[in-house]
Amino acid sequence: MKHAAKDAFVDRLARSAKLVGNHLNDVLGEAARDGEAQTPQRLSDAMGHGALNGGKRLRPFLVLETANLLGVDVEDILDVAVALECIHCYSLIHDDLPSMDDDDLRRGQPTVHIAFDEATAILAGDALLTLAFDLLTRPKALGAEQKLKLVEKLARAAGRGGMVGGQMLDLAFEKSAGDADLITQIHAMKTGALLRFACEAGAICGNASDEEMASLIRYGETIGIIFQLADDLLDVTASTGTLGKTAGKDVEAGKITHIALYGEEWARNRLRELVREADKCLEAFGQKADVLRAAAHFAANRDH
Ligand code: GRG
Repeated sequence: MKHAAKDAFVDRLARSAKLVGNHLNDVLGEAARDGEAQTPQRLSDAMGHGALNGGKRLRPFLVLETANLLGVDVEDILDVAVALECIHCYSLIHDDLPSMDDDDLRRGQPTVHIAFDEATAILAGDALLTLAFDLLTRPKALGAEQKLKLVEKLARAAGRGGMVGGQMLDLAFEKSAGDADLITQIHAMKTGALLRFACEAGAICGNASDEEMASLIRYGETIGIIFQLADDLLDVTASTGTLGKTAGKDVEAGKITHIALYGEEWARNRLRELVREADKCLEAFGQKADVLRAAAHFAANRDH
């Protein structure tokens, strides 16, 4: 990607991240809603620590840009984008726990269980997870059927046959002699499912046709593979300072990744190939989809 195009993309991602961050801040700070009591201050603080601490906000960006491609005003569906970020932040908080990845650094700051305590971190994750589904009921611009579809698809992407299931497989097969297919399956569930949902959610909000839906879901799946492969590459090539999380964790944990199996050179070539595949998924949308093309390039070449 040319420098100017890259700058324009980074600028657009930053503007979207600000919009998402502001809305997330409003939601986390809101007064009790009908049927609930006020959030305990410590829980609210821990949720804010885990969710308002930067992050690329790539998943909400994909929701908003996919919907925008189909003519939706992004302001109308901020709740949907923020719902997905809540799920992502919950997963990071729980992933960092001593019983899981046992990490003390996330987005350049102490993880939630370090800044608070383990029980509070578990509860903050739980509360973000449930808040996500509350948010999906809110957008006035969406019909009941669209909201129901979003709830169904998010539950499946995040749950037992999606991210949580992938985390289970990852823990179960850590250090075992995994083969490439198993790694691919774990990645598709653990990381890919939410990125796939991001694009599917945008397509649902935009009332996509069957063909548009299929192309956007395929694009989301490709972004998922790109994102995880780039993450594995960064784990062996980037520093803890740049990443804002501990580098070298996979090697240290003896985790089998595609990089461990095939090497860095293979990974770089595969990333180039995947970016072309993502491009292909967007063919029917023409130039309107340039920002999504740039997102695939960004996911493959990111430095954190
Ligand atoms: C605990 C239920 C549960 C699931 C955990 C997300 C996850 C599943 C594990 C995280 C392990 C990991 C590093 C996966 C690689 C991909 C990934 C999710 C990276 C972090 O996402 P980014 O780079 O983070 O989008 P930011 O901070 O930018 O939001």
